[in-house]
Amino acid sequence: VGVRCEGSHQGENDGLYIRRCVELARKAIGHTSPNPMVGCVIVKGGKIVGEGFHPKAGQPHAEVFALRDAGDLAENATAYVSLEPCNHYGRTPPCTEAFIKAKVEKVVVGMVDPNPIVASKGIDRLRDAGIEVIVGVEEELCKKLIEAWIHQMLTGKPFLTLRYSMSVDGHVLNQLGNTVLEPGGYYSKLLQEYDAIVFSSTLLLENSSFPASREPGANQPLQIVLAMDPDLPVEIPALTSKSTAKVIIFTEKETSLEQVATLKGVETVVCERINLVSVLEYCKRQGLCSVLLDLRGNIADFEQILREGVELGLFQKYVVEVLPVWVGSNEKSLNVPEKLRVKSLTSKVMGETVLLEGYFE
Ligand code: AOF
Ligand code: ZN
Repeated sequence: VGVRCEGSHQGENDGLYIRRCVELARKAIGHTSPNPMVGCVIVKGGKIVGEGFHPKAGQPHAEVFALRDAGDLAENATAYVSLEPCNHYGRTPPCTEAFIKAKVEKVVVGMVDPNPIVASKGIDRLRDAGIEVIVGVEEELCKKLIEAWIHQMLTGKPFLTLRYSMSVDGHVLNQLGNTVLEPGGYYSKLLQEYDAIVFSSTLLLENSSFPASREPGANQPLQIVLAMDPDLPVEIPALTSKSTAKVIIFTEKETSLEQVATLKGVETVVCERINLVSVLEYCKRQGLCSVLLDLRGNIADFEQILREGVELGLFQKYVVEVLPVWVGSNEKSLNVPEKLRVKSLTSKVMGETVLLEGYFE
């Protein structure tokens, strides 16, 4: 079980079809939590005869949609799935049984499902039923697709990403680059991806609406405001703007923001000291898999939160936009503790911006 790509049986287009599964899965980005994004294609005679993806928790799995799409053509066909088909009765019946019933000949799986109630049982069930199963095609890509979900499945904690912009001379900036702000641009992709966005209340003063919003009508990420500035004015346009997003304010004792929130019917969590552990615990209780800390507003406010976040190992990933600006002053920038190690650093040039992505140890 879980043997990587039994070579002799691997079709030359297996990678291509699994990549198509990943593309299909992404159509439901931001909608599947607490379930993972999954895509499936059915191939017969070198042609795709069925496609599907998991649209939302509670709805049928990717395999079911692909089988429906293929109809009778699924018989003796090869099915490709980005995640191991499930073999349990959850919100929906097992996908293994659907494959067996449809008389699929072979199943190619991107990655084993880390969910302990599935974890290779789906693969075993298919093999027991005489279906050939290949595991581990485009595995890294499939894992990256659902990295946040995997993390929360294995640790029970939401996946936390830190994002910020910086100048080429290394100062953390309170702005986004033009290229990342464009619709379909990098920042809007992040907003699609994460279940919750955390930012400082100081950002609300500069914006008439919340920074985190997807296209109107879409399922919005939870917007978590950290009341960093205890003396915010009572009239904050963003709090009265019409958004379908749920807002929650984390605040220390009786701040003016707490009063505003009560007035406007916005939920608040009062903590002794604003901290990420409480934020993550809240997100976990809400069944959220991924959280983005958007470092903007008054950045100095975050110093303690960041230090603590790193010390406690709360961050999994960082995304940094390096903007083509030179600050050149002696303004104090954030102190990065020496013991902090980051890995798998990748960079991508997007117009005038260089995007860095990586993971904390
Ligand atoms: C699949 N295909 O498209 C997805 C799977 O509550 P349920 O029935 O939706 O089951 C959720 C679990 O099933 C989830 O935690 C994960 O292990 C797996 N998700 N499996 O075969 C799919 N979304
Ligand atoms: Zn399933």
